[in-house]
Amino acid sequence: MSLPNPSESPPPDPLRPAVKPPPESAEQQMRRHLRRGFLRGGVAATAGLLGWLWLRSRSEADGIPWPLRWLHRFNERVWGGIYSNGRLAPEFPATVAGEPKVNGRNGWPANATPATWLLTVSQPGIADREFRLADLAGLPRVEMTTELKCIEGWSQAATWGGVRLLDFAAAHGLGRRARGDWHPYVALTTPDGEYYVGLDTPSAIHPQTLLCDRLNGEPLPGSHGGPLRLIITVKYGIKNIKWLSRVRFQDDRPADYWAERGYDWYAGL
Ligand SMILES: Nc1nc2c(c(=O)[nH]1)N[C@H]1C(S)=C(S)[C@@H](COP(=O)(O)O)O[C@H]1N2
Ligand SMILES: [Mo]
Repeated sequence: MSLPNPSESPPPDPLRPAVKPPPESAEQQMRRHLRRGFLRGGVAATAGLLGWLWLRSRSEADGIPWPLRWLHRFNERVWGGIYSNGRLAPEFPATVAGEPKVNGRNGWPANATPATWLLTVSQPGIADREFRLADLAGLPRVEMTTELKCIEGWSQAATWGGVRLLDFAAAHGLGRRARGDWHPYVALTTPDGEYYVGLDTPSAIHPQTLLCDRLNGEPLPGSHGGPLRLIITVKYGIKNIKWLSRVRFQDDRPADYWAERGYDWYAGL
């Protein structure tokens, strides 16, 4: 079936006067709009419900239905591409730095001190390596005022100090496979394993990703993840794991605390 082409419609018949419908009353107009509104609303609601039922019936990947997973992966490719081109998150003058709200206490260890803190790093095929905070000395220090953005809708600029995860890994020959390329993923956890974060390695070794031990010119307080946390400016707050105790470079996509609870695994900004 072909639709009539409006430009080919016959010319108006000069013998028949054009019939204009009588003007609608305000009430008629309102009724018409309402009816249309209900119709549209009904169609949208039905489509929404069917769509939701369909989504729910899909098999799950990483605990969420695959169409959502696909969308997340699509996001990941788009943003991953942008950041791997070397894009930096904005930095601000230190004068705008403040203290972020203490948010998230999962995995907060009792009695953690800088002197006793251990960071264990592993990867397939090598024995676990243990580091103390003192082992970070000697690497280039970075101070940057960047925004911590929580997925709940708030953000706060703060001055974070530490060393790049990239510099740390490179200095100790960690993170790469025998043939020289990086393991594609990094798994990070608190000492008790209660909070855990999975990262793509390009984000983990981004120049604004820090093993962070200072906040606003002071040693990092325990409430903000002291003695050691991750600051990763290309990600939402959920990936900025506090009380960082284990780092594992690996080939399979790591579990992630908030991804298991329905958030985007990639959580890029
Ligand atoms: N170990 C651990 N790290 C965590 C969390 C947590 O609950 N436990 N919460 C995350 C969330 S949701 C945010 S927004 C930031 C908040 O960091 P802040 O408390 O220093 O503001 O930490 C992240 N890192
Ligand atoms: Mo958050």
